[in-house]
Amino acid sequence: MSDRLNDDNLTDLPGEVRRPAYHRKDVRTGIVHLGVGAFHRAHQAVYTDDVLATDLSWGIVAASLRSPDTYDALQPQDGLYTLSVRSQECEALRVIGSVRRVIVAPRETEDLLDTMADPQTRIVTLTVTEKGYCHDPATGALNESHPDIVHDLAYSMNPKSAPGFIVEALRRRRINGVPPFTVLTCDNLPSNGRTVKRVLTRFAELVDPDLGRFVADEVSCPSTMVDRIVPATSDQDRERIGETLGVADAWPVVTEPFTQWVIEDRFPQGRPAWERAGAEFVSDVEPYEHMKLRLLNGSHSTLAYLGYLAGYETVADTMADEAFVRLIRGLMDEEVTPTLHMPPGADLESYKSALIERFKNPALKHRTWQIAMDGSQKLPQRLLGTIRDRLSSGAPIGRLSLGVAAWMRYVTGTDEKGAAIDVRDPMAARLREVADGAGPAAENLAPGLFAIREIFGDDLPADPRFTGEVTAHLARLYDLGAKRTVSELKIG
Ligand code: CS2
Repeated sequence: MSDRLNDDNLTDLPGEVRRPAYHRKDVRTGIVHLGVGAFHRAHQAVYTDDVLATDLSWGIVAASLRSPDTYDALQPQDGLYTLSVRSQECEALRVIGSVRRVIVAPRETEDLLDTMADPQTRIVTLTVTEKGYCHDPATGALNESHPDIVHDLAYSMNPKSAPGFIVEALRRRRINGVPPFTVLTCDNLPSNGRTVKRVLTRFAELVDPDLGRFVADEVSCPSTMVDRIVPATSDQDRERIGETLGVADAWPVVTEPFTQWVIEDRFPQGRPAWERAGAEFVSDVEPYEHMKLRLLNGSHSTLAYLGYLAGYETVADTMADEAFVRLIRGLMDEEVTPTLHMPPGADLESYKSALIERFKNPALKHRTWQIAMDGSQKLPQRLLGTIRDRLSSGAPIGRLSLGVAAWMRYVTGTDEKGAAIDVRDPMAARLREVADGAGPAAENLAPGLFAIREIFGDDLPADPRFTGEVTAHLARLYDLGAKRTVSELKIG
């Protein structure tokens, strides 16, 4: 198969493959997206593809802030790629056309800034992962000593980081009398709109206090809750999808049938009618965001650390073990649900049951290792916030604290058989140093990690109910291993 998917062969694709319902050449750019990973391409780009069928003003220019890989894959394909929606029973393919162009930010910095500053661009969306905000995960404040932030403050016209790009583009718009774009974060951060606003305002203030006030007063940053499980694409996926298409696609994305997007409706420069594609517009996203971060992502991280340590490659493999299903059901029902305050009508029971089924989807090869990445950035909103709420009402945290202990065991970088774990985390070196200093003893390792204030804050390390439970679980993980710890777990 030598041909690549592109605009010229779209019409030759097999009938069952859905394709853009509009003329791509008529599409105009309305959105710049930062962080063109698989998640964006299986989520916001799909909602936008639906909208383009009736409104051509919302095409996407997508930038990767670091690697040229997505550009290299999609540029010869005119930005086209395949979305594969997989369940145990079937696979549906759809070619997405909403990404008009991919920019590699480090080598086309001016091009990206120009596009962001262009009056046609009315929204800048982001999926740069938790660490891309260069903030302190425990407090949500800009990390002013982050190397990219230090760089971008020194060379603000030649930025590297997401906050650096956004603030420089906003500065240019302001000088040119162009109203600011709306900044729409689609990452799994707590109060993500408020967090990005705080980070941007502080960054702008450090560039110029006047610009700081402008960002604070004029830039809208609605919060969002995004949900769709999107594992990394494998070579088998590429091959299978290419076979069906009859042409090669260098980077399709594979996902589940479920998708959800809840957005605060604050777009002063207008927005696509994403509700036509199923998005929900609400005045306050926080309850939905807590529900999702605590139930889905909290369970995911717990499954990832324990599952990896137990020798399971994917989430579905882990969920084939009934003891893990019991743990996750108990975690959700007994420990997370009482902390949620949902609007009337929200059906938590169905949401949780659906989650269990989504985790079990054997067609998604979602590696525990992939979800285990960047735990230092994820724990606060996935597990620690829930733990704080539980502790303040005197409620038990037996399962939540096991998730934290499993993270500790994982970041030592050595698995239960003595093999190395490839720990990917912006704090990996520091975590490793603590682990090496402590040795394989829970009572040494746990306090060393609790002392990392950027993760645990000042309150949790001082609470013996928290430290005691986590340390006891960690000791069991060392003694019994993850599998037995989970199967023998007794919560009183
Ligand atoms: C996962 C999320 O990799 C991870 O950390 O927990 O990417 C998860 O799949 C999504 O948030 C689902 O919406």
